[in-house]
Amino acid sequence: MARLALTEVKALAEQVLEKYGFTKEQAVAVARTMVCGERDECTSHGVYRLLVCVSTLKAGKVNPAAVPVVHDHAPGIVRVDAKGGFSQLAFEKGLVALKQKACTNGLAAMVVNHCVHFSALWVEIEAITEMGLVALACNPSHAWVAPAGGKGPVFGTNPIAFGWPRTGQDPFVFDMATSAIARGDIELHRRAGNPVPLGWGVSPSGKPTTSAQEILDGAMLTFGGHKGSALAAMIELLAGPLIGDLTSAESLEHDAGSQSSPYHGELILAFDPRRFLGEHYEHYMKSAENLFDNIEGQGARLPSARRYEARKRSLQHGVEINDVLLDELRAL
Ligand code: NDP
Ligand code: PYC
Repeated sequence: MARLALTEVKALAEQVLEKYGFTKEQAVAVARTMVCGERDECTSHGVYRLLVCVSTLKAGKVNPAAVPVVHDHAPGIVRVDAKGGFSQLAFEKGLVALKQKACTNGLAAMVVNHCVHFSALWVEIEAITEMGLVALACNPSHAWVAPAGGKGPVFGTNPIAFGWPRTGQDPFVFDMATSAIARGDIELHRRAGNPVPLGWGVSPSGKPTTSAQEILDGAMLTFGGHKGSALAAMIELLAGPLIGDLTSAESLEHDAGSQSSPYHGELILAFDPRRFLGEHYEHYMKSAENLFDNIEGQGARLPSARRYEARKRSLQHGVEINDVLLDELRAL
């Protein structure tokens, strides 16, 4: 493993993206999420994704110079057309309008359309909780995941993430694929030649397997059987047909075998607790704190606690990156 300062990771990511023709604005936005991934030890969505960004670009499946367009779609909806670029810049462009609409209405949605998507959602969720808002985000991906009771891929790995702002503390955030694990983690196991736990997926013939390659060729499984399957279907609907964009199956069809990052939309909701609660705001935010105390008080950890610990370490000591990966990235 090599140790790098976060500034070096940022420089490497931006340099690779700009070298391959991404505009400065696109490169900075995309690199920011990868640096966050490395910083919080979420390596499946860190700089390893640069390899996929470059192959997606070479396949002609992402617009490196996209300039997202923000539309005021309805009093409670801001719509951002990513114009075939990666999702990150589109999300950033819609954020001010999302906040303004959430504070006015209590609840607002940002719809991102026509984006190429590979990022972890907690980065966006934290940008919203930092504004004092409650946040929920979800999106489809490529059809890699079998529904409960089936064995052929229908759903994407369909992440759903939620955030709750806390005064003077890191926000409560969870961010999870509705598959048993993100595909990026299975890919990292394949690269390292390691087996994966049973339950992550099945082989092309539908048999349970611990081989990462067999699962990548076969189908991933949802978490929690039929419950994860129902959530995955909900995400397909909410962040597909409802927002006028592609399902995971349609995204994979658009991919045409190029193995590029998925191309679809994303739905992001923001709730203003002050608008919901008015003079009762302080009282009910305290109820939320009691809930967190009841979880942590019995020794259970809150989701994201691992990330926040990792973040402290990385900000102080930098991050470790696998030598083989680093060589590949420097070669790019
Ligand atoms: P994990 O299963 O590793 O974690 C899911 C959530 O559970 C995290 O918030 C995690 O917090 C929390 N958690 C894990 N263990 C515990 C525990 N013991 N107690 C309490 N909370 C716990 O993540 P996934 O593999 O499901 O997803 C990884 C990432 O992949 C996500 O960021 C997601 O957005 C991204 N992704 C993106 C996709 C896309 O289309 N763009 C598609 C699929 C996934 P912590 O991090 O602190 O461990
Ligand atoms: O890891 O499942 C995944 C994933 C899909 C798109 C981005 N990440």
